[in-house]
This record gives sequence, structure tokens and C-alpha cells, in this order.
Amino acid sequence: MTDSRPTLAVGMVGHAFMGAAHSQAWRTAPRFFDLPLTPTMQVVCGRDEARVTEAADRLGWAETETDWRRLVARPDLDLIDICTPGDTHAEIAIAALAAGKHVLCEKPLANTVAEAEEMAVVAERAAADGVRAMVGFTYRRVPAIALARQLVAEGRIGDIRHVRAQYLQDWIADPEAPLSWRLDKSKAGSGALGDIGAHIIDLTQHITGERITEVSGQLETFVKERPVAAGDTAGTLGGGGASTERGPVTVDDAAVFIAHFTGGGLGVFEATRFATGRKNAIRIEINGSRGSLAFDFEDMNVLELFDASEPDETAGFRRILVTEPGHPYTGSWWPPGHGLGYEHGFTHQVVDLVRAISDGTDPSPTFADGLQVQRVLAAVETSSDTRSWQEIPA
Ligand code: SOE
Repeated sequence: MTDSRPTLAVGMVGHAFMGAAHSQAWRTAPRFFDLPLTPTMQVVCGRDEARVTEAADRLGWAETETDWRRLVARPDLDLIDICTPGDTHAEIAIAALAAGKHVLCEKPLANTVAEAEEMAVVAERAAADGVRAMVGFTYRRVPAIALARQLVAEGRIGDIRHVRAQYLQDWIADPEAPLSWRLDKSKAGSGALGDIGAHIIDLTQHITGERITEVSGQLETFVKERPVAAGDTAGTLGGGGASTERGPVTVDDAAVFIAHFTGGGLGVFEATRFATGRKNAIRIEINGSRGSLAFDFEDMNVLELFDASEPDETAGFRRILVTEPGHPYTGSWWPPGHGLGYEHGFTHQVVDLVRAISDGTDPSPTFADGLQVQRVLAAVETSSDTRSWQEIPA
């Protein structure tokens, strides 16, 4: 693609599932959206030389590095994209910001509140020098979710009374599914709670424009030991094939909690990897004083709206197909009715990040937003351990 626009040279750390999704986004964003800077897929970084070389070829990166410290120190890069497990986020992001690179960091922001606090402080300092940091809560950029936020902000459903949110997967419902880094607390921080619960915490706060103030929750690990993975398979959730050796699962399999929101509404949350038959169901229903909204990622191009001001005889949940040119993001894609998929949220994330960098504004969600989600996660964990309500510091 020949282009006279200034470039934004990207270096990405990690090249498994998230690395592939981010690569697709960097490649696609400038081809479908009018961007002020053209991202270049300069360097991909991974520890194993053979595997990172193969990934660079497959995903479209020009060069490789095997040490993230060398990547971050390269003067020819403008942005570092972090797609590694949570235990490395803080160190890489802080080093990258200190080196003057913009940062996109996968969710959850970190493995602990202390790490997230430090990241937020460093990011705020960097922002004063025009260096931007964003956390990858990509589902915010699903058009139906973006529309839901707009409708709430316009007052279409009134005051929020109930927030019902579920994130349902089943990829470890089989007790013989092997251990992977996602089941290791030292790498992942937590299990279903941080991996997918973090998304519904972010989404519900984003859509409502409100904050969770207090939680009471319960975590459960149903299968406490699993076969040790024989190898690490990039791009899969479960890791490599199983061996006969077994090891401990050190994270939660499922998390449930109830919550209070700043506007007085009540929330009910469920995040599980044991919802047999549910692959990636993110279900959100919000009931307000004037109407309701409902979303299900398994039908991700649709938002349901109930408007309580309509006559009882004809009122009902309306199915809005969120593919019109006037809907968020959709005008840059296909004609109405030709829906989008999982990967498009990542593309929209890149679009918003690149525009913010060019405009000199903070992209959202900021590291401070990521820290707030981290505080909710920690509060749910403490609540489960102590069987008590926990407040979330503002
Ligand atoms: C695994 O549960 C996972 O890949 C999450 O880590 C992602 O954030 C989510 O988009 C899909 O599921």
C-alpha cells in the first residue's frame, strides 16, 4: 500500500491467540478506515526464534526480536503492543512508556492492583509528554455495544435499575483438558474472573457510564488438578496435548458476584469457563426506568431495545440490526445487513488508538480505567475469601 501519510511503527510482543487478533487489526485498520497515521507492522517479538519467525511470516510482520527489552529499546518503533500473559504486562508497559513508546496492553491490565497502580501512574506521566497508553477491552468496540452506550447516554432507557451480565465459555468443562498458563495464578493472576469477568465489568461500566462501588462474590475451582500440557500450542486456549502427569489449577474456574452501581442500580455478574455448550456468550441486559437494552455476543450484530413509552399493545423488545452506515464503526465496512465478527472489535480498537495518538488525546480505556477494573476484580476475590461485601475505592 503506497501512502504519503506519516507512519506509526508498531512492535508487538506475543504472537498466540491475541497476537493473531491484533495483527489482523493492524493490517486491516488502515485499509478500511481513513487514518491520520499509517501503522506499519514492523517487529514481532517472541522468545523462541523458530516460532517467532514462523509467526512473522504468517501474520505479516517485517522483522523479529526474541527479547522484549531489545524491542522496547529500538529507536525505530513508535508503539509497543503487549499480547503476553498478565504477569509480564507491568514490566513491559512501564519500560515501553519510559522509552517514549505509546502502548496498547491486553486486558486485564495487570495481575495485581499494585502493578496496575504503578502502570496508571507511569501512563499519566507519559501522557503529559504526549505518550499514550490504552488497555485492550476490545468488546467496547463492537458496534452494538457502542450503540448501547449512546442510547444510555441519550437517556433512552432512563435511570439504570438492573445490570445483568454473563460471560460464558466452556473450553475447560472437560476435566481432562490440560493445564495451560491461563490456569496458573502466577501467570494469569486469576481465572475466569480476570480473563472474562474483567470484560463484563468493563462493558457494563462503559455502557452505563457508571462505576461499580461495592461487590459480594464467590469464586469456585471445580477441577483442582489437570494433566500437564505436553507442549504450548499457539492460538489455542487449552495449551498443548496432555501428558500423564497432573498439576494443580491455581485459579478460579467460575466467578459470580452481585454489585452496586454509582446510580443506585443493582448488578448480577457471572463469568465461567464451565458453561457447557456456551462458547463465547457475553450477555448483557440493562433495565432502566424508561426501557431496557439486551445484547448477546453470539448474535453480535444485534441490539435489543425496549421502549416503555410505547403503547402497551404494541410495545416489545425491538431487534436493531446494528449494520447501518449511521451506526458506530459500521459505515466503513459492508452494506447494511452484511455483519461483522469477533476480529472487527480489534480493528476498531486500533482505529481509535491511532486517531487519539494523532489528535494528542488520551485513548479510552486508559490505564486508569484498567486499574479501576483491577480493583473490582481484587474486591471480588477478597469478598469470596472473607465472605463479606467489599467496597471499591473511587
Ligand atoms: C479466553 O478466555 C479469551 O481469549 C479471553 O482472554 C479474551 O479476552 C476473549 O476475547 C476471548 O476469550
